[in-house]
Amino acid sequence: MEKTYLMIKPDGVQRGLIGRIVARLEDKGFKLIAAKLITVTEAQAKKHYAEHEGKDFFPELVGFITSGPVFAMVWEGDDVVALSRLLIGKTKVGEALPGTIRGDFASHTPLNLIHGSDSPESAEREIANFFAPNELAHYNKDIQAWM
Ligand code: RTP
Ligand code: MG
Repeated sequence: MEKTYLMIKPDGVQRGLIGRIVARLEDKGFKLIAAKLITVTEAQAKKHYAEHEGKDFFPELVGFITSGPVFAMVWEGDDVVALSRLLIGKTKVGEALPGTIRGDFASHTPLNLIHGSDSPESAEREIANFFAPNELAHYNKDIQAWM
């Protein structure tokens, strides 16, 4: 099953949006297999955003993501990388459509509430940057399977 790394950024945590964002992901049918509230270290941040190193907004990006706790998550599902990015919405607030997480809750571009991996390969690298393998849960969503 495909996995993705989703992270509610410091603005989402500070605005009290963890519950509502997680609810949207659950409603969609994705499966949560790991989650924790953590403060991202500078080394983790630089690794996470390595593709943006050298760009003028890189220092601001690293500063922002390390500025307060984030809610780090791993979700599983068919095509979850692409589908979760559809739910998240476009990077720039002016392009994020209503109905998406960013479209409904974000009003300033760098403060766009949530990160989502942009490919299954990025997801694998990003998950390894924030979670140990034994932190990923294995379970059946069908409770009847237990009986
Ligand atoms: P993310 O990686 O955080 O999920 O966001 P994304 O894929 O939608 O956007 P990406 O291009 O990867 O950019 C990462 C984050 O950098 C900030 N950004 N600022 N000032 C700018 O022009 C600019 N461009 C990007 C945003 O916070 C974006 O989420
Ligand atoms: Mg990105």
